Order: sequence, then C-alpha cells, then structure tokens
Amino acid sequence: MVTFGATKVTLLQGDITKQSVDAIVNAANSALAGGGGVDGAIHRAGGPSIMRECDRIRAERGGCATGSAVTTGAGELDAKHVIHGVGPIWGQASPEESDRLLAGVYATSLRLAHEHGCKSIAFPSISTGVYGFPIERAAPIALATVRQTLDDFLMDEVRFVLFSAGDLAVYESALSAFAGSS
Ligand code: AR6
Repeated sequence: MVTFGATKVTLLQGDITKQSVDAIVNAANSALAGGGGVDGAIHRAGGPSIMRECDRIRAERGGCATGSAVTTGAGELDAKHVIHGVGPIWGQASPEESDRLLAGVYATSLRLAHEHGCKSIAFPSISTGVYGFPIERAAPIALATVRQTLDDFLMDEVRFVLFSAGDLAVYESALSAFAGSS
C-alpha cells in the first residue's frame, strides 16, 4: 500500500460510478453540460438531480472555469458529492499552462472535498480521454498535486480509478516514483 503522509493512495482499474467514497470527481466541461466518457457515465448512473444542479450553477455562475471545479450532490451514486472538475483541452494552451490547469483541477477538487467534510475521494484520469492530454504527462501531475495538496486538506483515502489496464499501468509506474518517499 502506498501512503502520502497519513493518506492511503489506491490505484484501481474500474468504473468510477461504482465507487463507494465521500466524493466522486467528474471530468466535466466548462458548461457543465454533460457529455460522453466519465461525465456521461456519472450522469447516467447518478440520475437527473445532478444535471439539475449543474443547470443551476450554469445559470448562476456561467459554469466552471478550466482548471477549477464545482460541487453538486451525488444523486443515486454511492457518494455524498460529485465534484465536477474541468481539465484543459490539450493543445489549446501551452503545455506548461495546460499542466498548471490540470494541477488546478486536482487541487481545487481536494479543497472542495475537504470543505464538504469528505474523508475519501475518487478521481478519474482527468483530461486524458476526449480532451487529449497525454496520460504519461498527466499521471505524475495528478499524483504530485494530490500529494502536495493533502498537506492542507487531509483525506483518509484518495483513489484513482482508471478505466483501462493500460491507463492503470501508467499510473502505477508514476506512483512507484513516489513510493517510499512519503
Ligand atoms: N470510470 C472511470 N474512468 C472512466 C469512465 C468511468 N466510468 N469512463 C471513461 N473513463 P473523458 P476528458 C476514463 O473523455 O478527457 C466529456 O464529454 C476515460 O477512459 O471522460 O477530461 C465531458 O463532458 C479517460 O481515461 O474526460 C467533457 O466534454 C478518462 O476517464 C470531456 O469529455 C477521462 O476521459 C472531458 O474530457
């Protein structure tokens, strides 16, 4: 088992909508309009109440900026909250700015989870599907940002739920670089 300080860090291959955690993170778009990939799966499994809350946030605040995140309830999911993070679309900004925006999603998600009293959180691999961010570049950013942000917003468990065996292998390799250095 890998720990970042007092936090258990778990990698697994699976479907994030099946996770039993306090907060499930969605890979959303800035309009919070739903879509395919993990976003579609979360809205399908969680039911219409999540989109109703997204509609309200869009009406009140115009959605969510890239690099940030917003929180809704989790509908029928086995979680208390869904945190909708908006990752960068690869190629729209410089690689360095894209790195910064991706890190912002992970850091903001942990802060929001902490503010809502969550002790466990599950992340998908944000931006590495339709948004095209190379996963070999994204995985170390996700892990490093989480490790750093946990200093301020402690969790009992952070779970990374990877959809494919290949994606899991990339995260395992990135995590092994952190193992033992917590
Ligand atoms: N559980 C865990 N991971 C999943 C699941 C699932 N059920 N389904 C897909 N993935 P993507 P993005 C993985 O495209 O790149 C949407 O249309 C997937 O294999 O979902 O941030 C939104 O509305 C990939 O590794 O998110 C946005 O418009 C990872 O989740 C846009 O896509 C992220 O892929 C966001 O693009």
